[in-house]
Amino acid sequence: MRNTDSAEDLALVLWEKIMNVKGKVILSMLIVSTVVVVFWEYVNSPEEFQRTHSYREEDTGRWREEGKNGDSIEELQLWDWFNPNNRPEVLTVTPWKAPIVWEGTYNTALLEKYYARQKVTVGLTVFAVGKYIEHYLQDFLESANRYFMVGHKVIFYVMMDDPSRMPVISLSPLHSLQVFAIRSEKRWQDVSMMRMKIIGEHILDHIQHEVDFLFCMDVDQVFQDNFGVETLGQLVAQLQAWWYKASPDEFTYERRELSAAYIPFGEGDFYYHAAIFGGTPIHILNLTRECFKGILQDKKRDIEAEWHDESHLNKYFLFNKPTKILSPEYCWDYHIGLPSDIRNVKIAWQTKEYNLVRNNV
Ligand code: 5GW
Ligand code: MN
Repeated sequence: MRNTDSAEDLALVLWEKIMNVKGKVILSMLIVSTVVVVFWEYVNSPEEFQRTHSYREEDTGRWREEGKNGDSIEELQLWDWFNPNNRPEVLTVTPWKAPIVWEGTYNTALLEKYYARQKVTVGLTVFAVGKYIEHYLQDFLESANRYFMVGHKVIFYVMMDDPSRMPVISLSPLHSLQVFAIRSEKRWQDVSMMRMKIIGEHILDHIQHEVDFLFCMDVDQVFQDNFGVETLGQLVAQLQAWWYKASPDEFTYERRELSAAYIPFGEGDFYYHAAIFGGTPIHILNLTRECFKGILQDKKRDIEAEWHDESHLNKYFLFNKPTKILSPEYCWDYHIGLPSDIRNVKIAWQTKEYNLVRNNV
């Protein structure tokens, strides 16, 4: 009995030892392969990924960032380029301390120097479906070529239901253009809302590898003056021209609880315009995904938010505060007139000829 017992014990001890050694071997193999994979990924990672590495300078304690060409670039500090006191008559800083960019508040020379050294590329998506092609696209693109991010690399992403109707546009050397075919939706509300889905798909597909910042705009507007690097940021929202002086309870937010875009009275910061939003590709990807999720949820519940994608955008910005806001000078409607606080109109709304351009339900 005892013999078999000790033999069993021995076998057990031996077995445990083997397992122990085996475990160690497996563990060290795992560690080694992880190190190899991480190193390999780093070596092969795109330039953009490596470029974001920043480090703290020993002598000054300030953060520095590696430029694309390897030299170090001092990170831009808000107070270096932004002076809210230059426009005391308007709100220039949000309660969460994000700048609201008005004409006169920014130092163009300093910003230009910084972003030129960074060698940024900025994307701009625009949709033109149906009659919006003939009506608006050429004016939009020609004016954008003249005023959007002058002196920097720009890629226009034009989404059309019929690319054969793309107007001929002569672009400046730093600007380029890509045209994509999209399905035309039957209802105009869907044209507007499907943009969220399509933008997200294109960011994942290619845009994230091509640009550092991305703007998404309506086509029924024209650039009238420089829309420059002062507008760049992680998550950028546009104040809606008709509502910038109103208080949140007056805003036309979606007020029905059933909708995913619901914002109760007593909440809200600003009324943002869906005609312009921007940011880094990863932030816009999240924005478009969340907004589209809300749109789909509403469809399931057979409800449509009052201002469609704009209602969902406003809900998104309530919980994901923009890191920068553009004054209504960046997207002005001359039907309001021209109050003294609108010093420099960068983009103007085109007249809405709904009877001409909206032929569907
Ligand atoms: C058509 C009928 C009604 C509403 C929108 C459309 C429409 C919009 C269209 O037929 N074709 C088209 O390309 N769009 C895209 O959606 C344009 O980029 C347009 O700028 C954007 C939003 O539609 P808008 O500009 O008519 O909406 P609001 O909010 O400026 O009035
Ligand atoms: Mn519009």
